[in-house]
Amino acid sequence: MEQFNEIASAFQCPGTYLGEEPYGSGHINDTYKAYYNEDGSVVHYIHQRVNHNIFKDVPALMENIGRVTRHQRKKFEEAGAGELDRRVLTLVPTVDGKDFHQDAAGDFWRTYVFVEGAVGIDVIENTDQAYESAKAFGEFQCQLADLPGRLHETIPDFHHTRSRYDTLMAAIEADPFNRAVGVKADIEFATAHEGLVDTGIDLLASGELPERVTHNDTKLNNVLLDTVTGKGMCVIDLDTVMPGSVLYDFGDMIRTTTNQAVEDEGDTSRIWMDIDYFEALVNGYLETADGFLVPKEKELLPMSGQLITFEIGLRFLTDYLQGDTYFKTHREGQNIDRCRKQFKMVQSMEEQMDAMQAIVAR
Ligand code: ADP
Ligand code: GN1
Ligand code: MG
Repeated sequence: MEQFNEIASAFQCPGTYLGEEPYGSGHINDTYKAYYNEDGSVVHYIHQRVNHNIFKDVPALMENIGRVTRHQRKKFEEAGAGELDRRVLTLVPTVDGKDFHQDAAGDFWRTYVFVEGAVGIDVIENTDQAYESAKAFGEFQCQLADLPGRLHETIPDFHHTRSRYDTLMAAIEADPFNRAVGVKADIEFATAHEGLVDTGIDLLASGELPERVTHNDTKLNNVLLDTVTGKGMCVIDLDTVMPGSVLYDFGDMIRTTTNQAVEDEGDTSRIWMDIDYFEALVNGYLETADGFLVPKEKELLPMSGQLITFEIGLRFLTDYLQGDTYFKTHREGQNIDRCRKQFKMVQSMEEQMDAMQAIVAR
């Protein structure tokens, strides 16, 4: 693409730019794997166009990412870890020493060192992957526990489940595409579960849950696993790292890691919360996070899955009603299928809550 000559010359990537291809399956940004010839070898970078319809203040977001990744790097160094460029995202600076480039159209670009020999997977294949991903996210939270200063809130009220619910109610009321009539049962599920929406925010407001630096988007493909050993290598997608609750992170791990169907699975008979994956998640997470969690956080780990899965279901349903403008979609009806998967997972967790609690208590 023509534009990539400009992007390539804006960043300090050594070597000659060869080409690029769209990469990964994120719902938000435009991500490209780029190829450069460096002294006769092919070297890869990630060029990413940040979605500034969603992230209103990209310079503030990039400041967060700079602070977070430098802090992580220091922690890995102190721990004597090797292969730092595979353990933590490394921003490549622009030729004028900044962490991002703004093009003539006003779009924001950033460049990362490509993490080689590791992949983000969309669908879980075995319990080791659940264990490894949770361990990596727990380590990430642990590393950031002493990050100096408060991070910018890149999306205000990102996990304010009550606001998400209210936005859905407004979308049902406005119904700009006349879609509400086709999703009556889904709307009924949402209203029947309204009781869930205040749990997290009330406990944070009362101080019973501590505010921490959290990732806030811990879906399985946002951690890269080593392609040979399967170990958790690198936590990525740092756009939403900001003040939050560990429950947001653990909840999204449960949502994306305890079922072997795709996120937009249309056949709901294939969807349930698999308790073996849940157990592996708990083991991996407590391996790295046990040292800093307070009892209330631990007690609520099972509930967090229901809360966050419900919240994301509300967001998919809202986007469907609003005409699919937020999440990238590749076919008609994709957001409503995504919503139904989330709601089915919520129901399955509800049915297994006692068993989930027993695992955490052990
Ligand atoms: P989105 O916000 O759209 O989800 P991500 O930052 O998660 O964007 O990137 C999309 C995908 O690109 C990831 O799921 C991962 O597969 C890949 N990716 C992102 N950064 C890197 C990197 N530094 N090295 C290798 N792959 C990466
Ligand atoms: C988006 O960026 P990505 O694809 O990893 C979304 C998350 C949702 C997720 C649902 C900034 O995550 O909040 O949980 O889709 N990210 C943003 O799959 O809204
Ligand atoms: Mg992502």
